[in-house]
Amino acid sequence: MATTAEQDARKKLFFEMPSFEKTAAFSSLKNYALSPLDLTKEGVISPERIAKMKALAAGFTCLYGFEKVSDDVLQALFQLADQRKALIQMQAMQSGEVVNFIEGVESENRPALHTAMRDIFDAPNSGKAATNARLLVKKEHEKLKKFIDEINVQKRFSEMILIGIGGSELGPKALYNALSFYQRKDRQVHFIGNVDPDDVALTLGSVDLKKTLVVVVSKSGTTLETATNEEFLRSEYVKQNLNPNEHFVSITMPGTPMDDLKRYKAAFYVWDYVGGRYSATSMVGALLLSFGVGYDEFIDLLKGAHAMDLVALKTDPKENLPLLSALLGIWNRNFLGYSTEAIIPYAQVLHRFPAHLQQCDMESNGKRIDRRGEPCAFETGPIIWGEPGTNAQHSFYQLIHQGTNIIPLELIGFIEPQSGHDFEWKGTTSQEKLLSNLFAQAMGLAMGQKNANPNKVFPGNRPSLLLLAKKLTPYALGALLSYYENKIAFQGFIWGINSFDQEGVQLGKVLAEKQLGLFKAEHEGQKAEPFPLGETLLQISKQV
Ligand code: G6Q
Repeated sequence: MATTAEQDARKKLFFEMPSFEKTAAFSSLKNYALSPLDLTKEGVISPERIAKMKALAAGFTCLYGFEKVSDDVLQALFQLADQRKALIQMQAMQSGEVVNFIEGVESENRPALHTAMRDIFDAPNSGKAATNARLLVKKEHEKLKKFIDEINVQKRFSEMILIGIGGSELGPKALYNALSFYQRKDRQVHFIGNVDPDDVALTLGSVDLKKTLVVVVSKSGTTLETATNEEFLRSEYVKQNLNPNEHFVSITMPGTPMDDLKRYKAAFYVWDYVGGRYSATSMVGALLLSFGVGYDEFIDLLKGAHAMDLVALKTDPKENLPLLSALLGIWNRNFLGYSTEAIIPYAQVLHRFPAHLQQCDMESNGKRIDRRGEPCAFETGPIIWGEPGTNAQHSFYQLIHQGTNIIPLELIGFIEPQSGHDFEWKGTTSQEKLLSNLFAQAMGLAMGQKNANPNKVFPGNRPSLLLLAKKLTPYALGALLSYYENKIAFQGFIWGINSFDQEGVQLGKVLAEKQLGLFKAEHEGQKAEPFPLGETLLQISKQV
């Protein structure tokens, strides 16, 4: 267990190590980037290379031979991880030391302990904060288990609406969809995130409120969109002569306005050290998945996530999948200059996963200052986006193959369909067709194609990373989620930025409140606080 003095010493160590662009490895990598490996060169992409550049962890096989890395570059990347003490920072995070901070200015200044949400099975890692968090999580699990058992016995609720936005919706929704073939057939789950009244109206049109459990998720308990949608839905209950308090459940931090058993049938907790975008394995995802899929399946998901959290602590970067992937991403971003990264799951049930990763990655690493509060002298998080394959191939892959931008891809694939239901036609199954397409893209992007017709030339030399597992089970899904969470954290540690806050979303909220003040004043026939630009926009909106 790390003492405060040890933690202080560790923090000091972080400030004594060279910043990202001042490491010796950075200079070597800059040099290598002057003439990076050319994947189109005769013999570079060989069966030996693909078979050798393979990492296995927590049921996943990662193939990185289609990345533009030589052995020298890999070694320099490993040195970079070492010189930036990436592993020590990961240990610090998982044991509950303060990693969410910017030195010398006001910042959230707390641990980021989402890994403790799933470290509830075997011997704890270390750290008092992590141990305390684990105890609290276990308590919530006991409450949840009891609650879910009752719901299962009563059979009163067959539908659930989850109201929440951002981290309180994207992760849970992505996971719920990703487990489509594990979902209970007698239950349905709906999501309301947007303050757009049409979002509520769409859901209202397809549910029977009498049979619906409404889970309001808001860590802060004060988010405008969520509070508005909650009141909107409560008013619908009242209109139908139903008592909302018998249907509404809250998931929030202790002590928020939503921690109130007079208004809710039950309240479950999440804590300030679990960031919204990292909260899918906390009660935020737990209640929904236990209801819509099953508590045991949720536990399997936690086990997979925990297994990958342990992988993230491995010292050999070739075994540490999240670290390896973080380093390859940094090579593409900072040294080869690729500003975006597309995540393409060859699995339809993962269709909301890129949207979740968009938030997880861009809200974490879309930062312009380092931990010292100084502007970064290098690029940070890339633009993350994606859609499932093969559909993506029939839309934006044109640009990926022949456009002027190079976009590294992360291709996720499974050997078996989740449904267990496949179809053989023309000598192959649908799953084989899916997988063949994934492999074909990696090969085609890397090697390209020559042609006398310039319009049919594929320049190739375009990198991709392959992530394969046997089947998308709850365990595999947990491991996949943790792989990305830890990859993102590693990149932040190596860049020396704070991946755990999100100040960049505040300005819009403040301006929206001011604008709303103008609408309100108009309703009430009162004078609003002067806000000239807002006034102009309000008047224009009336003329639209
Ligand atoms: C995630 C962000 C953000 C947050 C939402 C909802 O890391 O903090 O997306 O999850 O703004 O916040 P509440 O859960 O507090 O309503």
